[in-house]
Amino acid sequence: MGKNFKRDTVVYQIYPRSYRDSDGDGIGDLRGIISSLDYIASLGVNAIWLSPIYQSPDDDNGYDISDYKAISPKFGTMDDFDELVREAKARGIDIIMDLVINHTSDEHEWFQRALHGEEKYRKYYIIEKGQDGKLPNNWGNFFAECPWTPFGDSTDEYYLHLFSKKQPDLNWHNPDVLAEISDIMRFWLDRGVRGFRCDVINIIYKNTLADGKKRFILTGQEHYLSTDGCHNILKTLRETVLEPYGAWAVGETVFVNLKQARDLCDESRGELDMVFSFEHMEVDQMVVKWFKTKLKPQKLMRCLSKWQGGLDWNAIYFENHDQPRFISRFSDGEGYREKLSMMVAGLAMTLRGTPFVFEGQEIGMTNGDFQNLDEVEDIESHNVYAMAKSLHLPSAYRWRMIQRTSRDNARTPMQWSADEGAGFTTGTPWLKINHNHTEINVERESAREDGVLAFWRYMISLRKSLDVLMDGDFTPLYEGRTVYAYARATRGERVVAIFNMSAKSAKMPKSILCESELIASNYDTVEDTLRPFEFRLVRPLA
Ligand code: ISL
Repeated sequence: MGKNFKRDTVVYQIYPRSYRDSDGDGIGDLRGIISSLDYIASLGVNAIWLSPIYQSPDDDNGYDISDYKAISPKFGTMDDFDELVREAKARGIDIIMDLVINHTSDEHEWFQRALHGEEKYRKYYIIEKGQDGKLPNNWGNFFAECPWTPFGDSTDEYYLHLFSKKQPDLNWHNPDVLAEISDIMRFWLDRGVRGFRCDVINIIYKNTLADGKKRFILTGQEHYLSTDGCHNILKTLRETVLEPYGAWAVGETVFVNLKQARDLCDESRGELDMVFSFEHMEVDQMVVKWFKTKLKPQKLMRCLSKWQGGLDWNAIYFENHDQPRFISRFSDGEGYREKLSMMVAGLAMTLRGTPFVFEGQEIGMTNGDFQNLDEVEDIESHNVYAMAKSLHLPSAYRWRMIQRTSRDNARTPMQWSADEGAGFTTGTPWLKINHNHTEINVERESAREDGVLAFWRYMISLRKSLDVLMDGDFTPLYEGRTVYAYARATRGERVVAIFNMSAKSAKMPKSILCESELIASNYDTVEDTLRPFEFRLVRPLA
């Protein structure tokens, strides 16, 4: 973690197209966010990460950028953006932008000029000749597509895209690319942005385009995961762009292991401030996220403890725009939505690191309730469904895969009220609003003193006010079948967080039984046993 980073930061992630629509076109926008700033400030967060709002043909909902210095008209204007930065700042909230630099859109001017034969811009991308009528290599693709698409009308040249064919990968061997991206970053920093969330940042630099070792998924990854070239780029960006502005960066790092994460965030190396690791999000999957198993709490605990112990500081998150809602992953969670959501608030705010709260998480939103594939928008879901069909997986199974795992689960519109448009829009929403918005919504939660929202607010305020939650060391105390406990301690203070990650009551482990003062709990009373999804934060006496 670098010196530009404040340890009391709690980040709120906004997926702009799903947050609040101010003009009735069914798509959330910047004015919608501006009008929600008092609410956001009331959560106690002090930074907002905005998923991409740049000009984009929206093949991958803005993660395919066609102009890095323009706001998509769907979201508003540059004046709206400047107002957002100003108004957020007035409430003590920083804006963090999404930086998508592994690829651009194929509609970006650079790619278009490359297609028109400009040599300079061809070198911005990874364009290769096929081998004897075959593709340039055997690599895989994140979106279950072929990663090579013919370049223009060429019959033997292809461009590389690790995501959709409308997301050509940039060639980070070319120093001009670094110069262009540095310029883009400065453009936003000059407008008052405080930092960046760097999309798939650990795969940007491809060592070689040689064939990869055959794997079930993503053959070729050993040639681009956390390469030295990537480390060098991150160092340069920190030194020459971020540092002079006092800005910080969190990297989204796919497949990252602990050693790689350490190398990426070690303060002495001066690269990233923290990373989003994935291991804890993958504890309920077999090989790939589409094959889900039951979430075993003990696996989750062990994984959390491993990462807490292995890094001095990291990003703490349980939801984002790519993942199903976390509380929907507990198969025995039915009927315990509120307790579960509060338990996750307990986890997120007591682990060591920077908590990221995803929009709607603070009111306990659940997975989307899609009835069929027509209701799903996400490109990855459609591609994976088609691939599963080509593999002859039964249709009911295919649909179940999408229902459980689709990224759209987290992208359903924010539930502000019980109204028809959920207070999100007066028009037709771009993605179906969850039926349960009549029950789960900000308006209702705001009126409750002991509801989910009140609990998230309380936990966020504790996280920011207790030094021990900010600076304390992490020590795992108990990792049972469903009960998890750990201590956070500074020289002067020690607190213990206890969780029962199950719908069944559990015994309080003897080893952590002691006289203590209760700081927070998602139950009103204290009992000897731990009730379903109970969370307690206590201060042991003596
Ligand atoms: O969802 C995933 C992990 O469970 C991945 O397939 C995901 O695509 C990967 O984490 C990369 O995500 C990021 O880059 C993508 C974009 O579609 C995602 O929304 C973004 O978060 C390509 O830019």
